[in-house]
Amino acid sequence: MSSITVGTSSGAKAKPWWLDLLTTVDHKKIGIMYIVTSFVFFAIGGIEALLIRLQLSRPGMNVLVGDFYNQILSLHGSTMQFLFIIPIAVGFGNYLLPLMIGARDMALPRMNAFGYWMYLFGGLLIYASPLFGGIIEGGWVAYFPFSNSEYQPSAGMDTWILGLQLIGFSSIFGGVNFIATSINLRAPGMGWRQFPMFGWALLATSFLTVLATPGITAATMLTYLDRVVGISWYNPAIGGDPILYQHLFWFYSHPAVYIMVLPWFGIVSEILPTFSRKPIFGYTALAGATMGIAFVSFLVWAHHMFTAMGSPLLNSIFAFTTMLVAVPTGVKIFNWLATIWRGKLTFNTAMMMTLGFIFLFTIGGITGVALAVVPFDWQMQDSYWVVAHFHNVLIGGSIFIVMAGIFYWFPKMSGRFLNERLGKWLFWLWFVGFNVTYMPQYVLGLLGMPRRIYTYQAGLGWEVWNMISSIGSLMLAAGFLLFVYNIVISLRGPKTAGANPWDGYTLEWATASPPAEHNFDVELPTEFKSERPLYGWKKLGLWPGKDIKKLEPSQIHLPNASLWPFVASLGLTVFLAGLVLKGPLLWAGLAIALYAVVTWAMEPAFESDEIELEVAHHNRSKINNGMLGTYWFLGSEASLFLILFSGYFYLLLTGRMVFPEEMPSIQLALLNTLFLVSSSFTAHFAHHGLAHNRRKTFLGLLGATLGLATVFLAVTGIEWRALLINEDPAQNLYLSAFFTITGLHALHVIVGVIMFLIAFVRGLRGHFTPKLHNGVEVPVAYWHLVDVVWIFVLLIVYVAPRFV
Ligand code: HEM
Ligand SMILES: [Cu+2]
Repeated sequence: MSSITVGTSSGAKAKPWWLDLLTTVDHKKIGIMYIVTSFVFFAIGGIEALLIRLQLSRPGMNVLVGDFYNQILSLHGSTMQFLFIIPIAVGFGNYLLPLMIGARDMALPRMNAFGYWMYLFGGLLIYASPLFGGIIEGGWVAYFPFSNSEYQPSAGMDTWILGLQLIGFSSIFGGVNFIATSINLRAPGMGWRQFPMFGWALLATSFLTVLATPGITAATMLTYLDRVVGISWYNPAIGGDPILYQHLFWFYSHPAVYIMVLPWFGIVSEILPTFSRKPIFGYTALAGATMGIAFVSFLVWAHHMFTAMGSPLLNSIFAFTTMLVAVPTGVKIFNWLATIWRGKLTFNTAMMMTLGFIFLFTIGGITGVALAVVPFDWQMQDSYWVVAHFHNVLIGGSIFIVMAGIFYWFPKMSGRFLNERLGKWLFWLWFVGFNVTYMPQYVLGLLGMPRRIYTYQAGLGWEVWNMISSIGSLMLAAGFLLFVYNIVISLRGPKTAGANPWDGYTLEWATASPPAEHNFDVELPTEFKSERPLYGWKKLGLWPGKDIKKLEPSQIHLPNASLWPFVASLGLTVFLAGLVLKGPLLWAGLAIALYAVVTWAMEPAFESDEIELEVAHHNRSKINNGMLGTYWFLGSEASLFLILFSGYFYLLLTGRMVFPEEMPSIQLALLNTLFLVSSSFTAHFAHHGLAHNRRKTFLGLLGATLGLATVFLAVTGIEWRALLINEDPAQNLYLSAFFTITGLHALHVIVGVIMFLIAFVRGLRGHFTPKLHNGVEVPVAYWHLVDVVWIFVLLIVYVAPRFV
């Protein structure tokens, strides 16, 4: 199988730009690709917002009418969150985290590229949905039953769901990568107490992403099964519960609002010290508050359902936990104010945007805490108060810091400054424009204007406020156009920034602007006294210091570029398009994706195994990057099954499940348990054999594992066939749940079989050594999870119903 890996930078022929784009694994380039792509989606979401504001500027307008309004609104909400504000943070993180911790790249470079292409193709698939026959129109929340095929018969909803799966996995891979990079690639001497604040924010965001994203995967996957296969957890006709969708959806979407704001909190904590010439106030408290917010954000999801749950007890509990979030958030705002207090402040655009953020976000936070008061929420639920509140925290909060971050790091990324005069115009257009757009919406909420209405009649007192709000949105648009103009003219200017234009304290300012492909040219000092290394080294005379040792080219090892992440995500997207169109595209896509994954697995990650081992030697933990990433990914998969099991118990314990006459055979299930558990042992000892250079044992036991897995699948097939002869799962809630859970598990078994097959072929070709064999260790770890999950499936789906 021919590999088209292009060698590392030393002596390699320059690639055409498009090939570099498709094959790069450089975190800086991938970071900028994320940032540019996100801004394109921001512009698209912004145009949708302007159309909405034009439609609502006066009663009885006909710009966006009925379904079309719903479609544009649903796209606006989805685009701004899933295609702009979440991925642009991944862009900043990609560009900055390795630089800030003194690393050459992310821990999983090819996985990183894969994540970017999955995000892009997921967005393109959603926007291609008109070609598939329709656009989503039930709002970005896609509540059941408005999301079912009765209310939305077109393929718009299917395409949106499948596009979201791609974007969801892209986020999970990104989160896994940030966690592995933070743990393993910190420079020698950088401990967790010297870890940059942006690093803590990314870490907290990544924990949320890895563990919460399965919530929306589960929620939308069950909607897809209801629409396309007919089995349902939500359909009341068979005992299903539409409210379950809301629990699963918000179990992700509330932590998601912190995925949308935490990274920007981290950037505030980077910018304020630099332009106050003071260290951040209360580093430990801030890092703790960041993790505290991430933890508590898992405990509040049902505050979106105060009017749907019908349980005063549950409402009170979630009201309490929601108010609790205000505590760590308050700590942050206090620490930021204490940082600027009596500081030597520089009022450039980055700093003004940051100060604007503190003011506006605090207002947004307060209007959120108001919504935690259940009786008030009952009045405000689905009104413009809610619309104003989340735009307040998302625009007045996150997006102000997106801009601050661009003005702060543009010199590092390009070697040039952005124009400050145009920057100040942007700030005032946005600060005033934001308040003109959203303060009237709070009033509209109090005046009873519901959200998601495409027009309203005159005489309700809403006209003036809507007109003002629409004018405000034009100011926001003007500010953004000015920002784009600023970028364009500044990129044409001379490179005058230098390595550390703001006299910053963190390691990215120790590289050139823009940084070299390998980031650092020298060996960094190892004396990390605080989260401000450059400040400490300057005091110690270590930086810039005459003893700084320049690295030899032979000491610099960069991961190989690769085309396969791009091809694999393209194949997956074609496969998903084939699922919607139900045609040959499905098989073509599957073939492309499989070919790409196999070639990727066969391709060396570095110039040689020796270099790969040497690079791995520098890891800060004993677990290599590949395994560390795998364990966190398995954590996400475990979360998916846990969420599904919780949904199953929710339906079981609310007495909605009526068991079919013919229950699945527990004997077959026990037999399958025997096969699967034994295969865990054969897999373990196969790996053990390889690690001790016993090739025959390795290949023999790996073959046995494959055999047992195949038998497991065959028995499952027999069991399903027997059940489907007499029962229709679309007519029975328990069977719908049974086929969903055992189906998802079987899919995991099939993925395991594919990974073991690749490992077997590579093993036959002598690809592995006792020291370097992630291609075996990864599937074995994965396989153990698949087996443990099966034990739970057995107990929950086969045994438990016999005791209810
Ligand atoms: C740039 C200026 C923006 C304007 C003028 C704007 C305006 C609006 C308006 C008027 C609605 C409510 C329409 C309705 O309920 O019928 C809306 C909904 C929404 N907006 Fe924005 N928006 C903007 C930016 C953003 C940003 C940056 C985000 C997120 C990062 C965002 C996220 C949302 C979401 C999630 C919804 C709810 C969609 C739904 O109900 O399904 N918006 N926007
Ligand atoms: Cu929430």
